[in-house]
Amino acid sequence: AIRRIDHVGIAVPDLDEALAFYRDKFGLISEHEEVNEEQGVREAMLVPADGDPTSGRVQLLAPLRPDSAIGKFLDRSGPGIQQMAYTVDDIEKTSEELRAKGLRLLYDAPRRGTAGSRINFVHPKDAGGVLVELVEPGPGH
Ligand code: CMX
Repeated sequence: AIRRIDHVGIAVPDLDEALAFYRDKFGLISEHEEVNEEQGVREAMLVPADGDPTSGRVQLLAPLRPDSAIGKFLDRSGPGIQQMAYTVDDIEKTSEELRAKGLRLLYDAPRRGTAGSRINFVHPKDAGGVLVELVEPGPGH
């Protein structure tokens, strides 16, 4: 089942520029950064500097290669919101429930997401034009 909003993912051409923008204008600071080769991204998770620690995160996503999901998104749509991500407690179970309701999941089995999480996606054409990410948090999160 879906538990809460995990993060909203925003495609950006340059991660360092975007990090400075979000820090200076909105007071959102990076709590975690990593490169995910399989997904073709360099990414950062942002939280409000002195905000509610349970806040949903903002994820900045910069492409490692032009033919990656984020590279293609930037080409087609320019910078902006690319995905809406929900925390789930059991990703296999939630994926199966959504498949049974007729939604296409992008992966047959979960793949590796941020900070050891396991992820899958609902195709945007089956979710009202929104790329929906399911996130089962990694151990300790
Ligand atoms: N949000 C909403 N609609 C989207 C979309 C998005 N992010 N990406 C593509 N679409 C739409 C396209 O506009 C297109 O619509 P039209 O047919 O009306 O023009 C349609 O979906 C299909 O487009 P496509 O050419 O098949 O799209 P892509 O080849 O770009 O693939 C997708 C789209 C969702 C399958 C691909 O982006 C994907 O595999 N995403 C999952 C992985 C991902 O996003 N990784 C980066 C984040 C990593 C992380 O979160 O850790």
